[in-house]
Amino acid sequence: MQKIKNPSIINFEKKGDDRGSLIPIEGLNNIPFEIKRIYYIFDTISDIKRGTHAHINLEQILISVSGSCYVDTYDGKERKTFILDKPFIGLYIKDLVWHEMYNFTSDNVLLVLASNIYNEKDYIRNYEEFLSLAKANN
Ligand code: T46
Repeated sequence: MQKIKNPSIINFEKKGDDRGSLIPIEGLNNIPFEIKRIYYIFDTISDIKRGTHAHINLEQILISVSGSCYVDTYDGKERKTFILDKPFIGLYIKDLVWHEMYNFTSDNVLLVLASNIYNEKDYIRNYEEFLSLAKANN
């Protein structure tokens, strides 16, 4: 598939019929990586922030399969706000993008598809460190 901007929204094709809707997601088919890990975030408190970090080498897609949340991103040059409020859109986030999730509705289930298994060493949690790495990358 063609190169996707980091970060950006992917629209998934809905397989709808008179019984309801279904969205298939296949690694290297309608997303740009093989899925090595899936996790989901739920029971979130509306006025807290999650995330507040960047990754060194990880591709992820965030999908609100229920409810909604907001995601602020910063790649060292451009700040963006995404509203994830539909199960057929996914937010693609790759390396060196600071991201923060907030405004969770009580019914939000945020599904995340990731290109690698969990590795705490892949996290950049210090904002100053992120800024210098992002600056060197841009
Ligand atoms: C990200 C955003 C979108 C694991 O043990 N395995 C896992 O695969 C993950 C993702 C987390 N954990 C543990 C680590 C912490 O003890 O679960 C706890 C909560 O994780 P964290 O505070 O990192 O959660 P968020 O919501 O701040 O961030 C998560 C992902 O960690 C992160 O990679 O990009 O969602």
